[in-house]
Amino acid sequence: MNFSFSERLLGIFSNALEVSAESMGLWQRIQPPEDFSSSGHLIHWLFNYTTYVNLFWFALVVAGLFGFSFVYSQRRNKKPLYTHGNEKKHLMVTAAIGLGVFLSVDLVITKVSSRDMKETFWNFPKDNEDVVRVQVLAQQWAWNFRYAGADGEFNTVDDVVTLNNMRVPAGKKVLIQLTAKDVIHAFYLPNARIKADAIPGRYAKLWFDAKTPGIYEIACAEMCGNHHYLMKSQLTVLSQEDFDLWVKESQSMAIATNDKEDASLRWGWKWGSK
Ligand SMILES: [Cu+2]
Repeated sequence: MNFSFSERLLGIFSNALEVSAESMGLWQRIQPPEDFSSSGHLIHWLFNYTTYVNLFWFALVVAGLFGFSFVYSQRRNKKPLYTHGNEKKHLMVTAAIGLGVFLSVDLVITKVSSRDMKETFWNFPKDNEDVVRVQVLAQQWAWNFRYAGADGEFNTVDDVVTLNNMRVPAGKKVLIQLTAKDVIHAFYLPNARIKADAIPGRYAKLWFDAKTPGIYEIACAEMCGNHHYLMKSQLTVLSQEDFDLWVKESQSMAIATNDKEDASLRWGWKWGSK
């Protein structure tokens, strides 16, 4: 069956509504959101590693605490033994545990996270790479998104601009330049494990990709005022075909409805400036 573009979009919407929070069991609710990106698993790994290794050391300390309390209880040791814990063997055990924690937790997560940062998260697409470029402007209390349109230039009449709904094609890298109009906000894509501060007067850069079409969440991760919660927005991941169609349609609409007098429409900036 052949569906029109808007019918397909509606299809995605109804699928997204089917898995509302109310219908989920407790186990599902405490799970992290679905990871749709190619690099989210790196953050996931760090999170899990830190949790499980800390859990191991915690269990060891608790076992020691209760184990020694049992073994050296008053009932089993009529004659008390006094110690200041400053003999060589005591110091060795203390140092070994401290070193164990440092090597297994601090050293590993520092090493792995700096590697991920360098090789993935700060490894931005090259200038000649085919990516989707989006300018994101945060404000109290909404997200503005801007796409360059056919001329490839930002802040021109054919720009496609959306409010609280970012659309991207599946399977392609999305490169974002991010700033804020008023106060500090933070652009957060839970499904890509990506987050960056949006700071007035500064341009932050980030990239992500989404593997599967669908409706996902965008949140502001910085307490930015009394309607902070209103910044919960939508990320719509479309197939490349649907995305191209949407850009084409919206672009002609933007050109047709462009009002040269309205300066508020031109909040964009030259790509890469500043
Ligand atoms: Cu905000």
